[in-house]
Amino acid sequence: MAKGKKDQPTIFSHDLEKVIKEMGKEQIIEHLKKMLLIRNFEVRAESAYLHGKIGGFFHSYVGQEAVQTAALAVMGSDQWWITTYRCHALALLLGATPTELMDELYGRATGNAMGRGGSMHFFTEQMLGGFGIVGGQLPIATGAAFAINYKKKFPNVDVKSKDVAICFLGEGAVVQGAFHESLNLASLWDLPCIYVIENNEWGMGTHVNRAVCVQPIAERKASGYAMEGYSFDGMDFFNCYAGFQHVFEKVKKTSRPVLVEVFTERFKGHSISDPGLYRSKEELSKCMERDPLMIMLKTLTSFNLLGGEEYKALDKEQKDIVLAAMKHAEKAPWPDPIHLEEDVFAK
Ligand SMILES: Cc1ncc(C[n+]2csc(CCOP(=O)(O)OP(=O)(O)O)c2C)c(N)n1
Repeated sequence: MAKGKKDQPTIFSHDLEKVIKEMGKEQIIEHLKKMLLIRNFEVRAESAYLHGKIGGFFHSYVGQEAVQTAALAVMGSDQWWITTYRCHALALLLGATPTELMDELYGRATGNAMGRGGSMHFFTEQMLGGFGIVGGQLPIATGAAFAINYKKKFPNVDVKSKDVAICFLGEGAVVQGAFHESLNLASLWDLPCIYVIENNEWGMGTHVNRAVCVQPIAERKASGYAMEGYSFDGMDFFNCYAGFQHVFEKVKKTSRPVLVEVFTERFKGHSISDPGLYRSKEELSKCMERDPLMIMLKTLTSFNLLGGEEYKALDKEQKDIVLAAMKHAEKAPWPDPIHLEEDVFAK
């Protein structure tokens, strides 16, 4: 195979009508509301940042909303979840409130990490991070999957067992050593881990074609670890939903790890300080034509499940939730420096 050969991915195929029928309108609207909450949270928080209300790092998930929303819709919160520094959406989906997250971004004592972590370190009981080191979350997810199997050996231990660990990573992390070591062990030890590469094409300003030598990544790399590999359309909630459903059932049945690649787009710069000079305005507008929210709306409209006005009302509802969170954050107390050395491992 020629160096850098790039084949077309085989996108998971799904029966849209069946998926929609099985899910039902009520549930679908709930998922749409979550995508709208994420979009509104990211857009408003970004504007607060630009007004000097938020400092430090800030990585927006705008454009990628369908991926994690669909994964949560399928697997539920009671699994082990872990992701990168682009972690606002996963925390919201796992039940962290917009208020505690906005407070955290504003650096307030009432924040998700008591104002000490900021944008990259959100967590919940099931979410092991928010992780700032590229690829650093892979061994942790692998360990969580190991723990799931290990606990099964001690059925009397009073710990609610989970089915799988889900690890999100960017395509930039695929070329880290931690990726190889984690997938190798997961396969060797039959660990129930789902590795999800969110391929948004860019690792900061480096295009995937300049960083990863074989593509599509999941389809071509998975067999090297004796795993199955899948490709999903990350802009289409229903394709991700059907794909994750398939993968979840498979992993539960076989306890074998799976590698998934989701083709998605980030509509913003890598982080808030990135003006994105490595792609033209035309390229950006082209990828924004496939906005996951608009694709969802179009699909729901074609099935007579939602109209434009109803969509606008849902959007406003979520916007108001986020605006209320910002109002709360403005007035929330700053952390007292006296607590600075508490809850740290090394002093
Ligand atoms: C080990 C390590 N190397 C470099 C960095 C700096 N860095 C932060 S994000 C990033 C790009 C990662 O891109 P990707 O994995 O594709 O994820 P995306 O940001 O696109 O979600 C880099 C190089 C880091 N945080 N950790």
